[in-house]
Amino acid sequence: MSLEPTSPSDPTSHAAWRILDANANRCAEALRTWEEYVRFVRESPPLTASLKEARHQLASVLDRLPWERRLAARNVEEDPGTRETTESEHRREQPADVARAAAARASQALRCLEEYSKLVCPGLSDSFEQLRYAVYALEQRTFGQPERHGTLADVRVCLLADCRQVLDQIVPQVEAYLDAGAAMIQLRDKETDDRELLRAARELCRVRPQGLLVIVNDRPDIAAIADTDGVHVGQEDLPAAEARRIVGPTRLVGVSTHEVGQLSAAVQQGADYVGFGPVFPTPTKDFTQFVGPVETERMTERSPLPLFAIGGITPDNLAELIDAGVGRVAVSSAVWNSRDPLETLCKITNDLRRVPLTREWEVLRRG
Ligand code: TZP
Ligand code: MG
Repeated sequence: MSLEPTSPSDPTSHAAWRILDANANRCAEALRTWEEYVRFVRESPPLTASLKEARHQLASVLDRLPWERRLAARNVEEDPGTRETTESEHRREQPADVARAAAARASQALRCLEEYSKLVCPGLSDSFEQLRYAVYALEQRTFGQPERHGTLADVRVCLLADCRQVLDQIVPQVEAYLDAGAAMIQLRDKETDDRELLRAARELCRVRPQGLLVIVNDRPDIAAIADTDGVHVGQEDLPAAEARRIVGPTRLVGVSTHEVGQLSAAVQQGADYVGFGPVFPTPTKDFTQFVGPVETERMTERSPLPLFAIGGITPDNLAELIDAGVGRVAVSSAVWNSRDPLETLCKITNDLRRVPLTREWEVLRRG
């Protein structure tokens, strides 16, 4: 990296360092202001995790700008900009106005960092550019259509269902399924053809009441076409960031995870929630290894995203997960193989209510 000496006798690089210093501060402050909004006003774990990640990425690029050069170039007293304020800078009616202004400041600051770093440390310019693109995407996720048919924060049970179960059981009495606690339904069908999958997704969306999230497994294309609330992808499917490019900023993207590295990758890629399992042996899928309640507790404690335990969960083994502080589950066979699916769902939901759903916030608060 080329670093020119900085001194008032070298006015070009002195001015460049002064601009870099001002914009480094401006960007860090703007990201923090914006993060407070998604954390305390929107109470969104995925957005809070993404903003925190952006702040850390900025810090790691700024670490490569020599701190002493920044400080040497700083001259707040003689900065004519500190005395200039416009009326619009004081006009804020809602917390969202504050956050919107902060987001705009963050991208402006990144553009300044990108351009002026070319004068004194050109090796950093690309990193600022990448961060600016990430900020545009985050801005869209924050201020685009904010909520769809419900909020993930309240979901305790995700019910997996194939096309037949959706069309024959759920669609005719969807309110009853929602009342029984299935606030998220994931259409998961590995056997059927695309047209049937699209038909089932559309039918479920057509009858979807407020408070019910409709997710389609594996297929971001079907999610976008049928206008579901989201898509769920596994470790062999499209990566979350690529699925996001298809479903857009306002739909949910969920990721199946089996170990902690996959959780970190999902967070980094902008997932909204994760599944974790298989907890127990399950007739629904061929697995040879099971994570068990102890590992599920550990993952729940460290997950900054809502985490749904999955795999072989039944009303009988649920107590082990509840004791481990697990408050969200995804279920299939326990419900569909039971004599009365709605009654089984109700039992699972009611038992889960014993666990407060505040743990994502505990994780985020530590950072
Ligand atoms: N991924 C891990 S376990 C599982 C999936 C899709 C199946 C969940 O269904 P069940 O029948 O509740 O075990
Ligand atoms: Mg899959």
